Amino acid sequence: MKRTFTVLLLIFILVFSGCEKKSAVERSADILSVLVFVTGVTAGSPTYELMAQGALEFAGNNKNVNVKIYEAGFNQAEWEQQLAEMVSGGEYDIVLGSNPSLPELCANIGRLFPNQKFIITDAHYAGNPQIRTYLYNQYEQSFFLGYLAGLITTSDMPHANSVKRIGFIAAQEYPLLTRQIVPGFIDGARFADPDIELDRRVIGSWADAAKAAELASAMMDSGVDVFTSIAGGAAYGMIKTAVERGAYIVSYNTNEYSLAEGLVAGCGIMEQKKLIMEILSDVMAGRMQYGISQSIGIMEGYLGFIADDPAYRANLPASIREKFEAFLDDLRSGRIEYTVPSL
Ligand code: RBF
Repeated sequence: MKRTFTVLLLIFILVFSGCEKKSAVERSADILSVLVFVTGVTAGSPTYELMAQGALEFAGNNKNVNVKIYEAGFNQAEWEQQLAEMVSGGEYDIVLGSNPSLPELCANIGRLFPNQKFIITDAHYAGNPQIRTYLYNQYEQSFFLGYLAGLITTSDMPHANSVKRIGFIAAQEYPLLTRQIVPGFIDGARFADPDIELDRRVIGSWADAAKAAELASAMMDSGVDVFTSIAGGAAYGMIKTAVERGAYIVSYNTNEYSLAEGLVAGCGIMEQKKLIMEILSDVMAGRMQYGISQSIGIMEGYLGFIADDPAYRANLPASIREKFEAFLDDLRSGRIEYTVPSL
């Protein structure tokens, strides 16, 4: 049903608009034309911000690269149609995106535009010769952030209470979140103390900061003293509550130490900007391989922890930092055994 709709829609697009746009044949051979397709809004979502920065920086360094950033907004039901419209003129050599749900949409669209190539990070999809994916091992990032949250909730830090409960606020449910991110976070916390409980809530939006603030407040009432989130811009609501009522935060993917003075206890890092620049350089050199998915994590150098920010040192006592850094070393060198659940 959905596919029939897509086919009809694309025929419509081709007939009524495609002819006026530049065709693939007219595309200049010396120019690499890139569409960065943002599945949401760039601002407030680190994975998208880093993707856009990487593509723009690469274009800044290479005169024969054109980058168009397109924000598809928060209505997920419209993403496929928007992407189809964007590629229908054959203007772009590649579409770059970063979202676990994108490859399936690309596969649908790719059937109608067999020359279109798609490169998607933060996603897993193999066997389609038009699509290349890179999957960050988010279980690993969750595992060490969860361990840190566990050390904090069981500590005597000023805002830590006697309840061993940590909080996870998610914008929505999706397989990468429920099968790897949340399990990694709780597994890491229980590595610090097996009695730790997780209070997990879903906002139902990547933009509703007010709802995130309310949820965070209810979670604090139930004893949560350390938060994390995968919620894009909506996470600002959780941060607001943490600041108003005094709770700690550990955060994914980017440096957020300055968002809540004294309270951001740790930030992971996703080397998405570096990856995007490497991808574009591979495409330019004709080295890009399609049809495969690659898993990248802490050992490959694409996920890590920001320990060199003064706030990290200021916000955490030395005893916790020492334990945490020893854990990170063990993780990097393979001394800690864990199984990443399948997607
Ligand atoms: N992450 C964001 O930071 N902002 C978003 O707006 C956003 N939208 C998403 C929509 C869908 C349908 C899915 C499956 C994931 C989305 N993510 C978003 C999550 C993102 O791709 C990534 O998994 C997390 O940021 C963890 O690295």
